[in-house]
Amino acid sequence: MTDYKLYGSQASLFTGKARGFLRWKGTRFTEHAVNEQIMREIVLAKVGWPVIPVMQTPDGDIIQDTADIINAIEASHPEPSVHPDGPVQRFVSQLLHTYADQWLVVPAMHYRWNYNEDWIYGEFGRSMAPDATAGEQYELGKKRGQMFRGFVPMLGINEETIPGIEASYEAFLAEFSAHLDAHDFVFGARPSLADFAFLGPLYAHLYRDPASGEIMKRLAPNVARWTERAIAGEGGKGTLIGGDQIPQTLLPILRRAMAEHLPVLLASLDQFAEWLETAETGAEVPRAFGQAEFTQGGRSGKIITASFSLFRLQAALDEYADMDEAVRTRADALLDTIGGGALKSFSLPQRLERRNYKLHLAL
Ligand SMILES: N[C@@H](CCC(=O)N[C@@H](CS)C(=O)NCC(=O)O)C(=O)O
Repeated sequence: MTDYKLYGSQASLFTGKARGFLRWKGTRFTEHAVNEQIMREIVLAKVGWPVIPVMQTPDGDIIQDTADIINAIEASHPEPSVHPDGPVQRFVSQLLHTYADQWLVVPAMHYRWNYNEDWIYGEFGRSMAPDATAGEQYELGKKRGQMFRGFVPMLGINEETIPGIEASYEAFLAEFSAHLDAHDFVFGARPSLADFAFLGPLYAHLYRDPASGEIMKRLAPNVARWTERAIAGEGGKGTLIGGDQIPQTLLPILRRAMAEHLPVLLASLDQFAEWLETAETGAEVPRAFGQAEFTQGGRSGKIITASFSLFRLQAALDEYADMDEAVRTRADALLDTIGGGALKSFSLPQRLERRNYKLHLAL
């Protein structure tokens, strides 16, 4: 049997998330740095737009989106599961998935592009063309990196918001560090979905980019050590916290997620509903509907309202919808504690699904 193939990059946020997960699962896979040929012949030819990571199964199927990669491997190798046992834990796990993928990308992008810009151009080039000269690599990396650099203002990262983004990231590091004083991973002694979600922003950008890594190691050595464990796929078959308990040390992180991200998710929901008024059945959904006000670390700005954030949140809302009354009472008490009460009635006016590697209205 041939192995799975992971096409990605060491510098890529979402490739790190997939790599840590695959290593932890013990999946046999080989990783291939995306060069211009792979971009053309695999990514563009099969997925249709330039995005990584892309996984090829031993049967030749192509999977894009880290959640789909995780779900495909879970389906064929269910034990140990990446999902916690308890229904409230699974709900929280999906909430943290949304926060990590769609909100912690803001500090990840800020530190990369405002502290590591020259280095990352060279790094993109080294990954795409290992045999080119340093000058050629820099130019090639710059060409590819311009697109990502262009995302920075869309994420609301500017002179006014940067002090708030940094204050919030530093507070997050302190909160996660305090959690890691008590637990090796988010839900106990082995990693689960939320760990791999956090690994995305925390590994490639915030640990591996040199200037960002120096900051993480100085401010939160505990988090740096967790990053090393998670990317190495450590944690084996250790047990997760039982009894559907949510560790108290996760509450500050959940409060931060609700305070910063939930207002943007609510604005995205309103804009999605507005867009729906003229959308055709099964239409492709735009990547962003518009913009919304956000506040973090006491600074406010405007960020794009990403449709994909609603898609990630849909998985958490599905967990919530599946709860029986007793479980929902516990989930609601938690939502009240973390300032997430608005999620109780958060309802997408239409389901979203991925077809052809793009987000569409569900059919
Ligand atoms: N939701 C996707 C996100 C993948 C993603 O954003 N990958 C980045 C690199 S880390 C990318 O290629 N972005 C290109 C783009 O967003 O246009 C996943 O989980 O796989």
